[in-house]
Amino acid sequence: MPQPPTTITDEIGIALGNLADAASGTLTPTLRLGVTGLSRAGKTIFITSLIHNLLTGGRLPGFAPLAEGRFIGAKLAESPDASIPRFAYEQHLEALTGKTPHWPESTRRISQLRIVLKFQSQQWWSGWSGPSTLNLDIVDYPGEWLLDLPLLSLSFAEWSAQALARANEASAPPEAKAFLAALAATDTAAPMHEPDAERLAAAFTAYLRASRADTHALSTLPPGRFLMPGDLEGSPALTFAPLPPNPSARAGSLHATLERRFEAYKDVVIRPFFRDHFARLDRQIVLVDTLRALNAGPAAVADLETALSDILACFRQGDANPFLRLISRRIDRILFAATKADHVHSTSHDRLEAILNRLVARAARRAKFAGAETSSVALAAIRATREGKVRDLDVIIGTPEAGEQLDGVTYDGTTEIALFPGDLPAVPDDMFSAGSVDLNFLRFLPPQQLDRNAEGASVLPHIRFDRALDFLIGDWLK
Ligand SMILES: Nc1nc2c(ncn2[C@@H]2O[C@H](COP(=O)(O)OP(=O)(O)OP(=O)(O)O)[C@@H](O)[C@H]2O)c(=O)[nH]1
Ligand SMILES: [Mg+2]
Repeated sequence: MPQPPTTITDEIGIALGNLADAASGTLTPTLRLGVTGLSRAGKTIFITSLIHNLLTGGRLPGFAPLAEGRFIGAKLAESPDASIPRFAYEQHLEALTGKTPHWPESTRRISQLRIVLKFQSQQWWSGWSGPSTLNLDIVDYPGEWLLDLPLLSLSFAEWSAQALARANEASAPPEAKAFLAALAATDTAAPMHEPDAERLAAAFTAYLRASRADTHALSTLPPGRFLMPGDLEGSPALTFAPLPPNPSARAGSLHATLERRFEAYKDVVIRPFFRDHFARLDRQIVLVDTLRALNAGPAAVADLETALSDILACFRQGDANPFLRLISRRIDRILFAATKADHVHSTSHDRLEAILNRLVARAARRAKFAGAETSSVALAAIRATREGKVRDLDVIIGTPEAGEQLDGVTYDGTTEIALFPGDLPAVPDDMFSAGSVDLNFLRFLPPQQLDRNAEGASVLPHIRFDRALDFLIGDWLK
């Protein structure tokens, strides 16, 4: 029997969680900002830059509280949720600005950090009430986890049918065949034998992982936690695979056990994440590595569009899934950001924004975002390039990472180059047709030199980051 997508206890849990949030926020209001995106989208860099900019009072002319001189300062504070890993801000900043600047490691878990902002309110009473404070809780979580939401309303049989149909598609990587072969060689009605479950789960995971590799760049296959198991690695809730129906399977069979584990995955992985973390967010930024998909070609672009529309489904209201009705009530602003805009010249930034708009448009049209306001921006949380002109061409200047290759040249990580990154299509729809986008795309080292803010302090250079910040938190600092 399929489980109901949410239970009364979940709802009570969410209601109590929200009450507790409200109670603990009576003295200082708290704004919970979710930062998400598919892996490598730029979450860690975005949050590091966000905190750094707030702590140092960065160069942020488009961030009204700072531009109006009302922003007093910020400091890091202890997070109230002692069980959630802390966002490793200091390590990430050290990686970016230390002796040999490099990009920080990939992260695989949810993490959180609280920063307390002090500001002068514009309200009439601010004259006698003094400066105001706001707790900003920043939550970093993998976008892949959002792709799990649809599983809540699927039974094991329904999910298996979908997953097996996809594995059978011609475009599936060779690992899909290996998984299907392992499945064909297994009697799922036989009594449960753990090595069989482990073998199938391993073959299925290998197939999911291969779908994500750069050559395929597919991003949409749940269960999200199979590739990012965290503490649950090896646990029964993660040791299952889709199976075709088997009418002769009885209780105690491999089939019956894996079906139970699929339900366990919902109970110990999906529901707790949505209930304890997602449901408590007030604002959300969705980071999208649009340029990587453009560079990989139309199939990757189409896949990214599908993944985004699945992710955005989590922010919709009125869907059949009762979970959504509870969680989408709270998020009132969603910002879509095309990251790493410093890989193209500023003359292309408006086009990049238009492309991102197009990528989220279909999902946005279908969706009513629960009254949430949405906006799109092309940004670089940390600008790794400068701009210049070579023979009338608009170029970007930066140091490619060691091992990066372009046109038969391999870079050594110390040579600065001027690169013509190519033009983005003027008509966003062109990105879906082959041969229309020709980008020169290289990974650059982080900036070797920092910017200076109005007071002369060193700050990280960025592109349009202040606009993002203003949309996400500016109105809370009024
Ligand atoms: N030039 C440039 N590169 C960026 C920027 N943001 C991210 N990158 C690049 O993208 C890579 C991934 O960024 P992260 O912030 O680690 O991405 P993430 O979403 O946290 O990735 P996971 O932790 O693996 O999920 C970095 O190592 C950089 O190479 C940016 O603003 N400019
Ligand atoms: Mg990260």
